[in-house]
Amino acid sequence: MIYLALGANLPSRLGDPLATLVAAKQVIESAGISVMHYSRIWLTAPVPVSDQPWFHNAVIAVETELSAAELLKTLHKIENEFGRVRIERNEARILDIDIIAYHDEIINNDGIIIPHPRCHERGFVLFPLRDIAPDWMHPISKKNIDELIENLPAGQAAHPMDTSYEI
Ligand code: PH2
Ligand code: MG
Ligand code: MG
Repeated sequence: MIYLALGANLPSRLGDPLATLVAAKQVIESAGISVMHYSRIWLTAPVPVSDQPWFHNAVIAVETELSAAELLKTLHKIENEFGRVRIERNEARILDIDIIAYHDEIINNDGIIIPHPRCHERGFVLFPLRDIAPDWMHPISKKNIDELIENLPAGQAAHPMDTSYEI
């Protein structure tokens, strides 16, 4: 399975971050990427702590014939379509779509690092990932998701939204 993390903390032309995440899932599907499972949407404090708005985050499981590099290119195109502008690292954003895992592959070339190099220390990735992949194991550290969550740095507030807001 391939896992993608979605995040937004600024409004897009489609509306608030919740509307953006709902629309993003549809746009991903219309790009020919099959969405197999989706997590609840989580409201999460910005990491690192800052005065940015809280994020809406979700993780989806997808299947595609695209290589990791092709998939990343497609995802960046979708981010751009939503109006994403990149200036600084960790800035507030309209839409971020990251490849967290590409099957159990370990990839580090052409600027693509998979599994995502910081996924194990981010509650906003691990909590939604656990919703849909409770048995997931990090292919490098071999730690399972419960262990990763137990070892999270303190202070990463995250709350699931009411399930009626599922994407
Ligand atoms: N994304 C980041 C940096 N910090 N914090 C939260 N809560 N959610 C995110 O999606 C997020 C972040 C870089 O991509
Ligand atoms: Mg990111
Ligand atoms: Mg990104």
